[in-house]
Amino acid sequence: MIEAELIQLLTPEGERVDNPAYPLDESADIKGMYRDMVLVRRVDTEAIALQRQGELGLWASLLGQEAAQIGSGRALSANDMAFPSYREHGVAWCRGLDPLRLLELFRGISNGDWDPEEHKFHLYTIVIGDQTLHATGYAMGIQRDGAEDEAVIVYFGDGATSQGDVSEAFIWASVFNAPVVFFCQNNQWAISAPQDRQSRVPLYQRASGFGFPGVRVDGNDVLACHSVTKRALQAARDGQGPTLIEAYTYRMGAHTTTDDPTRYRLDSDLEAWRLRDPIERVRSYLARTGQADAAFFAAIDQEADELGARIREGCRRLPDPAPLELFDHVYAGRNAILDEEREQYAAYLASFEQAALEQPAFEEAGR
Ligand SMILES: Cc1ncc(C[n+]2csc(CCOP(=O)(O)OP(=O)(O)O)c2C)c(N)n1
Ligand SMILES: [Mg+2]
Repeated sequence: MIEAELIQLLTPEGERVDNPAYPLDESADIKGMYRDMVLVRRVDTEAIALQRQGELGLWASLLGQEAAQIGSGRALSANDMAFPSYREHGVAWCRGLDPLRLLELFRGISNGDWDPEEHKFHLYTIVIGDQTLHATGYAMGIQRDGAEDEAVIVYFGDGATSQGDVSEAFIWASVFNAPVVFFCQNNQWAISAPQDRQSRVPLYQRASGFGFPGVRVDGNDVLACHSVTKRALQAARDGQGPTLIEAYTYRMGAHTTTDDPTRYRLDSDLEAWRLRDPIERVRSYLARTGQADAAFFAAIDQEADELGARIREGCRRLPDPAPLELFDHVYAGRNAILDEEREQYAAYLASFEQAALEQPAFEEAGR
């Protein structure tokens, strides 16, 4: 039943299939999509290793979700605004954000302070589902500005659909016909809670109850994700209101580096999804149709190696912030209580320096 509902343009074996409602975009740069997916997977692999080496506090892996993110991310035009949750490193890549900006956040040395307007990519949001309301409000804003060449896309997970915020966003977007695309990556898990604990019906069907279209796409098929998202964004720009896209995929890794999925799921499930790998099917398609040769694939692997080295070295070179900067971005202006807390913390930090001065053997004694 699930398979029949899926929009798919490329099978797991790398065979092209046509879908009259979603013709392959002539401008779709399939080799470029392959490259993006390989490179973001490398960023992900490096980030997990860096977390294991103590260089990052945490990492939320995108493994398995590369096609959903690159396909939809490449469907955005320059004016469109994207609102991510916390796993959308592939979309960040499509928006031109240096992966090191993401690593800064997971290293705990920035608040994720890239400029959302510069990249048309909003800040990561950990509060589950919250960003669907931000995106809907933003979409209603551009609607009121009369901007006809802009749309909004918001990313959230299967688990997020159980949050009240997401239902509220659906209602506002629907009744105001807001130009927003709801892109749900159904990776089957909300940490350890399986998808059947979120919904008794396929998630895309929720949309009809709110009065707008819903579509389920093979989230491991980059071509289908690209076509479906392009069409939904165009509908939004044309004044046809929101669409819910359910990208049906699988979280191949742990929820985050602090999670151990062997405690709640079977390895055999992973094996089945490994055969649907989003990168492998594009590779087979490109190779079989003669669009890419061994030299092309080798060049991308080489580029991935170079990117990996840049990420590793760049991460270790990221400067630690001054501890008192912690207080700088809490409020836009001054705040008396915060000022007092800053002073207290400054005095606390200074007490270590004082102790060291008073006891020259302090460090020695502590060893
Ligand atoms: C409002 C809120 N409740 C609970 C959490 C804890 N939490 C963090 S991730 C997560 C699961 C989210 O699952 P899903 O929406 O499927 O996204 P995925 O992590 O699978 O991409 C939960 C419950 C949170 N961050 N925010
Ligand atoms: Mg999930």
